[in-house]
Amino acid sequence: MAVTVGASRLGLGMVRHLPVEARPLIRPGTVPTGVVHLGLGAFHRAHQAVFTEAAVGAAGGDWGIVAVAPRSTAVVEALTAQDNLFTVSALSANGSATRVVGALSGVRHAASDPDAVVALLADPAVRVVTLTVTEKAYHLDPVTGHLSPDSALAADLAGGAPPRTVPGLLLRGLAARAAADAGPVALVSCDNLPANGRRLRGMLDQTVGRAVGVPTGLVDWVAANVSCPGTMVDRIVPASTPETIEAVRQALGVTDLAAVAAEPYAQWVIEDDFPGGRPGWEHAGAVLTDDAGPWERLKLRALNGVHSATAYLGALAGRETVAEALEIPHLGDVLRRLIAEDVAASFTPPDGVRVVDYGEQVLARFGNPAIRHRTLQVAMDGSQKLPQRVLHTIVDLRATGRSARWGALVVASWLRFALGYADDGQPLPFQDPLAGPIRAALSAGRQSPEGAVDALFALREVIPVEVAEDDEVRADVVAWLTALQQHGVEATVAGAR
Ligand code: CS2
Repeated sequence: MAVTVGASRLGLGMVRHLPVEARPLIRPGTVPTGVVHLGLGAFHRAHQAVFTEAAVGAAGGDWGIVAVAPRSTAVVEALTAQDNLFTVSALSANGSATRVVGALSGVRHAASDPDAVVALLADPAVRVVTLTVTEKAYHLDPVTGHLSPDSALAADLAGGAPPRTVPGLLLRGLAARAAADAGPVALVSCDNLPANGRRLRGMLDQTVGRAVGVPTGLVDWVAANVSCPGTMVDRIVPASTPETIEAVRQALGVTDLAAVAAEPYAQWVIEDDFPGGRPGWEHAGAVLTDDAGPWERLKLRALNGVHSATAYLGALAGRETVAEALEIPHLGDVLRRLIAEDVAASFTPPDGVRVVDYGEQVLARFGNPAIRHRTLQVAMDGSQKLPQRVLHTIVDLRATGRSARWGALVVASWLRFALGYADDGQPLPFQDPLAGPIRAALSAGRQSPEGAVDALFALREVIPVEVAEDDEVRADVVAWLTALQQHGVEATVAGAR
């Protein structure tokens, strides 16, 4: 990688030296805060921040975003040094377009300063709180939706110390907001969870209900003052790398240590339930609706489920990125059958959408050669992702008496991935909040494919009972796992009927 030396650091003073098309859509630093965002990762910067900046640019409003990093200090330091500015580069086969985004009015670090986050949540100027904290930060059992506290959340429920978890921050922030009579607020999950608004509401109600030392009226205050609109969020945004930063230096001649690269495509569907008002996101291309459910199922099943399939099969076959995985001969045919025969038959899509057409668009997006999305990144946290991406598809198909063979292939590929070795014998990292129990179950059952499937299906926190007790699904998963173990991904995919 050729490194450009001498590029100045991105910041307010730099902006006027940039080409007009690379400057923010609003005057950075001039829009008062109205939104708090939890989860300052690449996805937020390339998605909600971009939509909100465009909405304020088009429709005005005091909707600057204070973005909170739960743990990472690096991004907070980078953005603080850059006057909260960062770049987004949209990458495609036809080239790239890089521009500075001015949506952020501030950044905070929750782990070192939780009180600042609690105070923000109690600020009457803040009327919208958005979240991209990943599936596991909700501390919900993926199958049942019940709150499942670890020691950090148990401590937050007990109180007496500053909150360390997302439910704990929301709990203490809303308690402070109620005490300050700071008015209603919308909490907006932008994570890839099923019925993410209802999940967030469930997390909140269970957290408030189980907390020690909060006023008795808090449950009623939350019911009357907090909405949890559901959303569907979509943009492929790989983790940033040194190459992302170097590309910005080349394009704009500035150093941006918070740079993100993403595909050009972005979509946001939002249920319109904002008791304290909201940015004019419809002016930025977002769809405001009464029910995001059909959009969410479409995206979780036909995009994320197919993404997970590509990631597991690709990683097993030694492919580093999703786009490289798609070059495995016949994998595209298998993914098309997964979409057409299983996903499309499992639910009713939004009006006017054909699932197979949507799936073709998804496969074209996955194939974007300019996006280096690592298969191992998408493969992470499978226990938290598989229920809504694949297992619900299987449950719904089986409820109508259909087979779910392609869904079973995804389960088998995840299981084989969890066993820890690629087809060429290289070890595969297994990052998952349930890595311990999954690995323990699999090592007990690893003698045969049947044993491995039985061990996995006994894990009730991952596999819904309808799937675990379904002999046909079990037989399909065993058959795919046997083929994957005996012949590897390439031959299994080539021979798939
Ligand atoms: C991916 C998603 O990492 C993953 O699990 O499937 O982050 C995906 O890129 C986004 O949901 C696309 O909107």
